[in-house]
Amino acid sequence: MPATAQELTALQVAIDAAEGVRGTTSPNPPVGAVILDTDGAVVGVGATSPVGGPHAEVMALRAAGGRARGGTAVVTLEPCNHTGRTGPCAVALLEAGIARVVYAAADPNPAASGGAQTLRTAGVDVVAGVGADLVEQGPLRAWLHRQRTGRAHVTWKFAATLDGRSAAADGTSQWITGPQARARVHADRAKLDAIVVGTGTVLADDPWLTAREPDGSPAARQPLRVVVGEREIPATSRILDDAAETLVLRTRDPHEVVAALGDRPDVLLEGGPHLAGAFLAAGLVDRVQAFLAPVLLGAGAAAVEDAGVGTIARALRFERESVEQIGSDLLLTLVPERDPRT
Ligand code: AOF
Ligand code: ZN
Repeated sequence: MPATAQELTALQVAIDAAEGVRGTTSPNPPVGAVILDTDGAVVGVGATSPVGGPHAEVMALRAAGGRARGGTAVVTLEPCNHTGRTGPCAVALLEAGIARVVYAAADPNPAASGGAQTLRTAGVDVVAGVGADLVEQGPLRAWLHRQRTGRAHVTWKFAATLDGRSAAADGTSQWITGPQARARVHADRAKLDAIVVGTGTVLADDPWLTAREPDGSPAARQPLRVVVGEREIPATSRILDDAAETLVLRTRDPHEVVAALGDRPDVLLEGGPHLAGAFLAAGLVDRVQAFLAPVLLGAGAAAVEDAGVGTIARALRFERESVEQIGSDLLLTLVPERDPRT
């Protein structure tokens, strides 16, 4: 039987639970799970614990207790089949008497995959791939990318005017976008693993690069701040304070930057224009978040420079993933256009 309306609603609850722990589970994926009783009512919600702790299914089963028996588990990732730092979730679901499992993305980790088969063999009704796009573009995006490619997922974020500029002629850039867009950036930052900027941006703007609450206070969790480039930055730079960890990399090679980030799969590249150009030219931008403000400057630095494009045939082209209106600004989320020859 395909997924029911109740199960689709439960999947959205599971996605929200996964989003709630995004950034706290590395190197494990942020997974969400919901247990429905035999009537289809939600009796347990869980999400992956920090590494070494119980997986999402176990958290949701604990919340559900005996009401899980004969019920359904709705999970964003195929339940694991292995004893790693914790026991196999497929077995935990069987022991709890779950009769049906609906999940979104298959687990590509060869050490953990196979849970669906274990469940089916034991007589559980398993439905795979439900809402896979939502999960693969959502909470599991960076982790799946890392599993498939072996490297971190890089989002290049910039704010620009209608004429593609990120600063005025005199270098001032605060603020191009409105308060809602800036609040969104801070809410997103707290869930990231790392934020990367060039030394030029540190010298020009002295950014703090912390995630802040709406009242301006630092968020509980802070991504790693990464400064890359060969220029010296002053010891008094705000990015070197103790509000969050900071890594200074003396390189401008995007490949070295990505390699140095190891077990931090969800990386945000914040600029400036030359660093963004280098990442684009190296093919290391996996997603673009363009905040476009209804503002014109007519002069001033572009959001990106030197992306290795000399002629229109070599233009970097993107596909739209979403368009959102945030206050008076637009947020375009784009992914590199797939090469039709591949
Ligand atoms: C699930 N539910 O919530 C998560 C899963 O070392 P361990 O035991 O923590 O296992 C890590 C692997 O388990 C991880 O690489 C991924 O394949 C899977 N993660 N599986 O059933 C979860 N976080
Ligand atoms: Zn598991």
